[in-house]
Amino acid sequence: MGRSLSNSVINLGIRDQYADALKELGFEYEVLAEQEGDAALGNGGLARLSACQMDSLATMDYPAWGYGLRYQYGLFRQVILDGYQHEHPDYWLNFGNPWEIERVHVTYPVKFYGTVEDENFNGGKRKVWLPGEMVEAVAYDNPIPGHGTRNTITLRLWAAKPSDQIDMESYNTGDYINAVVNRQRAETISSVLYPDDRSYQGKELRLKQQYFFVSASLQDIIRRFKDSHSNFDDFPEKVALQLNDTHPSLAIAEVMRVLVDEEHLDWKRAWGIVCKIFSFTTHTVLPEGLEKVPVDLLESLLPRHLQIIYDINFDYIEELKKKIGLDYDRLSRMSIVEDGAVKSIRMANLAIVCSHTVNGVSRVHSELLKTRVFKDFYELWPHKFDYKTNGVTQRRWIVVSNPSLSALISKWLGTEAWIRDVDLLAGLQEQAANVDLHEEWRMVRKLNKMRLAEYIEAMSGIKVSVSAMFDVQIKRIHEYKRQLLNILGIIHRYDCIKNMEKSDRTKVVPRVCIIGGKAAPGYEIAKKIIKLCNAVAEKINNDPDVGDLLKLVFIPDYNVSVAELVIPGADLSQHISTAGHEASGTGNMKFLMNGCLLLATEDGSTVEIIEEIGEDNMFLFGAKMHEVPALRVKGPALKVPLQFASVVRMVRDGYFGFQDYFESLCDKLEGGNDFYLLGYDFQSYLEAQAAADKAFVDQEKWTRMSILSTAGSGRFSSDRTIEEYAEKTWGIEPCKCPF
Ligand code: TH1
Repeated sequence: MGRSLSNSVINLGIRDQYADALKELGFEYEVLAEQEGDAALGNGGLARLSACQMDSLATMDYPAWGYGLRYQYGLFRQVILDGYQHEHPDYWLNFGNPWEIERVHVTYPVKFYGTVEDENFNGGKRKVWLPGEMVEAVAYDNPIPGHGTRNTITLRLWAAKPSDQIDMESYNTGDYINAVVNRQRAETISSVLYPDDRSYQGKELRLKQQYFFVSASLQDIIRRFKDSHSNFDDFPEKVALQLNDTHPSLAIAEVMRVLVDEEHLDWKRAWGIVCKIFSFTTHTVLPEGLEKVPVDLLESLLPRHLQIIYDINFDYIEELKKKIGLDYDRLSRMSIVEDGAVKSIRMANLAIVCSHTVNGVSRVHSELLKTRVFKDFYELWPHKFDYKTNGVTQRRWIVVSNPSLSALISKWLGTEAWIRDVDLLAGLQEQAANVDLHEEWRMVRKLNKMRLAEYIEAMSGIKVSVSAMFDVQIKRIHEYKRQLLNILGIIHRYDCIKNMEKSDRTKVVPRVCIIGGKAAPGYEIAKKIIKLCNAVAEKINNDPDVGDLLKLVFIPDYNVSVAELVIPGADLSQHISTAGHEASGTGNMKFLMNGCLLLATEDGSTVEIIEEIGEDNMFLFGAKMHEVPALRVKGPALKVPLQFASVVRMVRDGYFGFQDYFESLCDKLEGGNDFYLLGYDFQSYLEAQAAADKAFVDQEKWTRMSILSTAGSGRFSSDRTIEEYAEKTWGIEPCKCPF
């Protein structure tokens, strides 16, 4: 979520009164707002997408709830020491959290482990789960106020507390110490966010978190429904559940369990309900990125759920045989259960089978789902699949983070209505050549760059010139996102400056390269990329031959509030994943809204950005999505440019020090190991960079492109995304607050 104060006062429309009142008390609003720490309860784009969507749901008056976990430790704080990433705990609740309301009476028991037994019931048998452990889920409500409406919705986060019923056995047998220790253990369930951005390790605690979240949320939803209904007939009419990736997909088995075991509906009727309430958003491109839960783990933690999943799978496979015949390869690919060395449950298959709609997060992502990742399912149920291109909220990403641009836009459009109706931004198009607008636009951009330059100096001691081009890449560190390509490009630029006649240096367009992002603690290669960035920065920034022509800054501890500062100050931003790897990407949209030009590959949502603003207004390069598989097959036979070999050699030969440490990084780029095609794309990357330099020199052209970027960003508002979900998937209408 990031910070709440600035967002809340703006959405409530009380920003100025609030600042005046603070002044009377002797405080500066801006200074105070900066004191707030981030709520960092997610890893990256996946969770931030939900945060943007909550803002849109509230603003557009939709009746919606968000659910999540109230981790005591959010995503680790990244500390850079000698250029290496260290992870420090983010104990964000240290000084209390004024934005949450503890609902002491909204608590639910959540059960784990134990056995399943048969019980006589109505002349037949039924299953009874006898759990072995119980914890209590306590609700903490985080209000999400909409903009320009009285509607405020709730993000309900669950914290785990020991249950009073826990381990009575130990108390009774006098094992007092163990009983207390066990009580404490309950709290660990919601204690820490897993920092791995899409790698599944089959850890028990992670599965426990997932079920804890799912069970508490469903009890809450069902309790609310039952308050005004005496049976489940209207449940699908009143409830729509959106699975945000597979992480909550245990909810499917849980709804079946509650309806069948606790509410005593027959299986068929329960199944009919399940099939109408769930829809599934998948954010993944790679089949190996799909979550699989080892059967052994599930059996011990949630024995009844495993049975239910087996039963769902049995019925489904029987149906499938009728449709596709005895094609065993295909049947086994499509099964929810994977037989293999480690028998496991394919959570995506479970989600697809049980959801009425499956959507990707950009158009090309959806194409990949249909033609590769979930091809078998698409052929069976083409009607289930669609896409909803991600979006971001202009409230946080323009109004809150870039107040001067926001004021400028309102002035030139003659209205503030774009804050709720973002398509109005397109009105800037007709002014894109207006010299007066150009002047004001440049002034705003310069102020934002000054703010960023001050931050950089305060944080790293590096002085940067605001007349240089600020070139930014901020996102999680991943090989596929290719921060390494960026760094190698910077080394090449450095090498060119070093080897050039002194007199030619005046022709170089000065650059400040800014990179930021966290690496998963166990992701060695990503950590080496951070170290390389810092080692290269050390060399370049201290080289008197280079001076202001090139600076490299690694911004530590990238998070939402750092993004709010950096994005408005960026001239150019990089979204350079190997084509076919980024499901959508949402950073590109935030930069676009702020009038930053994009240097990008044709991947994820960038493809749709190109359609909106035109390829002339951005710098594109690289292999296309459909070319990538064939290029990979060629492997070692692929020609790579000499410049590429030579920059890799510089790293290998220890030009930036730490020769041994960087060896494995270099190995990944040479000898047919260059899976992400850095070598293949290097030449066109450098050409795109040169085109950006050329455009930057022509400030009039650059400013026009910048205005057109903001003007074309309307489609990438989460308001549009949410409207699509509301209309096409959930079938809901705005529900205006009556008072
Ligand atoms: C991201 C995708 O990588 C990104 O392209 C997309 O814009 C974003 O989701 C929102 O749709 C993902 N993050 C994760 C994190 C985990 C597992 C899968 C994904 S996909 C833990």
